[in-house]
This record gives sequence, C-alpha cells and structure tokens, in this order.
Amino acid sequence: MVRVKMMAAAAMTGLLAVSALAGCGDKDAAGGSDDGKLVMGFSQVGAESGWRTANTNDIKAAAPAAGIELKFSDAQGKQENQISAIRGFITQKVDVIAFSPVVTSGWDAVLKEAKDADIPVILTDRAVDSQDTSLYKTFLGSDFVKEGKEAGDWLVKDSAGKTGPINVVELQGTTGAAPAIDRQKGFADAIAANPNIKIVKSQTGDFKRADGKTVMEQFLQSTPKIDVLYAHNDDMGLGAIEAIEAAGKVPGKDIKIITVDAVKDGMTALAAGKINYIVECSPLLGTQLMELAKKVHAGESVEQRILTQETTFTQEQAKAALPDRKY
Ligand code: GYE
Repeated sequence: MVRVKMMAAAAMTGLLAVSALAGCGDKDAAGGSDDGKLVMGFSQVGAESGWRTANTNDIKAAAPAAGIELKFSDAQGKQENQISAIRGFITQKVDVIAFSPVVTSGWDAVLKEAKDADIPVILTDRAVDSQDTSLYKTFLGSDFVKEGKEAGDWLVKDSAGKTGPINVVELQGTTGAAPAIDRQKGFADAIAANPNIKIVKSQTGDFKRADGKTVMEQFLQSTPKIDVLYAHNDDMGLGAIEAIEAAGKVPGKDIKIITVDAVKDGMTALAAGKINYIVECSPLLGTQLMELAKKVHAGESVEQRILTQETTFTQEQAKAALPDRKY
C-alpha cells in the first residue's frame, strides 16, 4: 500500500523515469533491494567445466541462504562480456560486485569505475594482475601454484629410482587465466631438480573436455613416447582419456595421468584407475563469499587474501571419498 503511494508520488515528480533510465528500477535510492536485502552482482566465467558448474550451483544456493539477492551473469568465457556485466552492475547500483576473472589482465579501468561508484569488489576463484590492490577488497580462492607443485611432487616421488627419460605432455587451462599460469609454474618448479622429467609438449585445452581430447590426439600423433599427462583440470584429462583409449593405449598405465579439481567425474576415473592422482581445488566458495559480501558492505575490514582448504587424492583415497562426493 505504502509502496503504491510512493510509486505514484515518484511518477508525478518524474523520479521514476529518472531511476528507470539509471537502471535502478528495482532498488530504492539508498541502494539495496526494495525489501532491504543486500544485492550482489556476480559475473561468472562461463560453464567450461564440471568445476565451474559446481561453483555456479554453490553460489546460486548460498545467496538466498544468506538472505542476499543475487544478480548472476554468465560471460560465456569472454572478458568483454564480464566487463559489460560489471558496468551493468555499477549502473544498477548493486551493493557488492563479485567476479571470477576469466584472465588476469585488463581489469584496471572497470575496477576503477566500481571504486569511483563506491561499490566494493570481491575477486572470487581467480586473480587479477592489477598493481593497485585497493581496486578490490579481497580475493577468495585456491593457491594454484601450490596445486601445480603438488601435482609435480607426486610425479617426482612416483619417478623415484627411474633414471631414463620421462616425457610429460601438459594440457594447460585457458591462456592468460590465473589457474593456467600458476599451475604451470608450480609443476615446473616441482620437477625442475629432476632433469630426466621433461615437459615435451604443452598446449592449452581451454579447461574444456572437447579441447582436451583434440589436443591430446595431436600430442599422440606428434610424440611417439608419452609417459605422463599433466592436465590443469579434470575435464581436459577426461577428454584426453578418450583420445588415449582411441589410440589403443591404457590411461593410468601406459600413460600416467595427473589432474586438478577432483570433481565427481574426475574422482570416478581416478577410482577406476584411469587417472593416477588428483589435486583438489574446491569450487564450494559460495557461503564464504556471501559472508565476505556482508562484511565489506558493512565496512568491516577483511583479509586481502583468503585461501580455500583442499587436499589431494590417490586412487585408493578416491574410492573411499567417492560415495560422499557432492559435486
Ligand atoms: O580448475 C577449472 C575451471 O578457476 C579454479 O576453472 C578454476 C578453474 C578450474 O574451468 O576446472
């Protein structure tokens, strides 16, 4: 009732037209939603992998559970879509912007716009390379260098006592994405002291299953001796398994496979002996993200970097964990 009267009054003074033009039709003048809820604009990378789907589902479930109104935008893997989604959130005067940057570079201008509009930004899952860290309040996500290092450490241990050459092919994530850059570095660092372990081919599979398959087919054709595949995520590893089997080789035996993520499909292949080791990367960032959003909105200080807890899985550990695996 009150609302109808207010709207009529607003229409009479022409305010409604102005606010509609400014794109804040469903918000009151002071920010926030009509019903007083905190509004978060979230720009997601896309739907490239099982990890991403689990991450999206988790964020979409955590928002209502925390009493937060979520404006969710899927960038379909394109940075320009993320930039325009963020600009849209600024125009709509959301309370908090969160996003998972597809690549690390090229964000300064839009982040400056958010800062000038007094809208706090939370980086979720992936980092940006902006020198000015005041452009965002915090970065919630995994330590990707550590993940790569754990993958490499496993290979070093598994290769102990072998003196002959061990040829590794690497399927990289999306070019320029933080997890691709860091997982490559961590792995390279871990194997550096073992000159017989060599990365003989390294190419992007864009974190996608289909691309993992195609690139692995090319690796198999061009490289006669492949001992190990290191894939920056499960999905590319799973695509590569199809290519390896089609080439008449046994994944997990003829070619050892190490991946990152530990989504259900990956864990299933690990338990079945087709993958040898998985470094976990948790997509379940939703609840923590919503808590952080409330804090930064309330002006409370938060840590600049918040790391997620994760583990690693051998084949035996995957068998034990699989029945309870949620994603
Ligand atoms: O490992 C991969 C996804 O940014 C941590 O993105 C994420 C990565 C994840 O596509 O599967």
